[in-house]
Amino acid sequence: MQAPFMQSPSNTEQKLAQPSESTSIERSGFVALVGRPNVGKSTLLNSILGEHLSIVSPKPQTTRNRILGIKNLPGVQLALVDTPGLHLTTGKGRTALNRFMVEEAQQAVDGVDAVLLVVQMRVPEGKSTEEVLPSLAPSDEQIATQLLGLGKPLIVVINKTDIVPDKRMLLPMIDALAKKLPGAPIVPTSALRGDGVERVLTELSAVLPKGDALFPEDVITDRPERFLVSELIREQVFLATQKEIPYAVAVTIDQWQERIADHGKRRGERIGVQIDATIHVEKPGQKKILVGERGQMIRSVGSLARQQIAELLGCGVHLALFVRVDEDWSQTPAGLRKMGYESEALR
Ligand SMILES: Nc1nc2c(ncn2[C@@H]2O[C@H](COP(=O)(O)OP(=O)(O)OP(=O)(O)O)[C@@H](O)[C@H]2O)c(=O)[nH]1
Ligand SMILES: [Mg+2]
Repeated sequence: MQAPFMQSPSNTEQKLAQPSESTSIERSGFVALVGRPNVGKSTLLNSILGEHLSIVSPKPQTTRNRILGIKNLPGVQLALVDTPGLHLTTGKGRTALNRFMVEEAQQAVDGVDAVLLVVQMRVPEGKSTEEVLPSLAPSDEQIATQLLGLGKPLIVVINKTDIVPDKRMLLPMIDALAKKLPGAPIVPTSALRGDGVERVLTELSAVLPKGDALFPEDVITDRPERFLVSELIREQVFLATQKEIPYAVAVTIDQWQERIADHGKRRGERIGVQIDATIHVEKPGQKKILVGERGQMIRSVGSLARQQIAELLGCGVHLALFVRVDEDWSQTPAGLRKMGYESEALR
């Protein structure tokens, strides 16, 4: 396992995410955040953690891997697992990457103590918020049926309540969920504004098993910095590009060189990182668009990603981005492995 990311960015002596000795924790456990793509799972995780850990975009299928985020509350440690949105993996245009993503989500659910099902309030495209859809999507129903079969504690979040002008508009959705998942607490939230997030934590804390801390208190995720950095670059590509391009993109880190201060107050601390990364696309035409006229698009992606990375690492960052065509990498298991999409057992 590689070194996990800790809350203190200046701490270069990274500890492994291993069982902690802490005794103040009385309840602990793993909770998977699951649901359809785009309902706000990653936004909710980030809101709970108060950190930009999992990447977010307005496009569905943004998250591709399980992402662990650790939240410590008085007496309780929650190990929250963000997952890729559950979607159909068969039919036109579906790839090995689609199958990998859904397997990631399904495997995450198998290993947890409780599940947080996220659904959303939604407005059909081109309609006003007065016409918000009153109930569950068919795929929400299917996911709920699967979760019922697990027999694990289940909490349901109705996210994006901020788009509803009148809270009474939530009632049909609440009714539908209560019928489908009897006994499961239902919590309306706006992950974007932070509304309802405290109640989510209270409900989750109540269903976690008794147990000691699973991770040291200063660990926020088991993911290494390099993974988080590649994701921040991918996030900027998702935000900057359209149509099939975001789905054809993978990011790898080629070089990572740290500068450690050898004198002065910050002696021994990391003061800068030089990162070389490659953005892989599947077709020459996609490369052309991503590079942009006179390199404008890739420069903008690089500049925005660099700011996010500097914030994450807490030091100066020099980022060099390269764009490369890797024909149809998302279509084959070998292509996925090359981009680092491997099941957890292989990591
Ligand atoms: N209005 C509103 N938008 C939200 C809220 N939560 C998330 N969003 C937006 O919904 C979009 C999708 O959010 P994500 O957090 O990426 O959703 P996700 O469920 O993780 O999506 P996948 O990773 O694709 O499965 C983004 O544009 C978010 O800003 C919310 O509470 N209110
Ligand atoms: Mg996500």
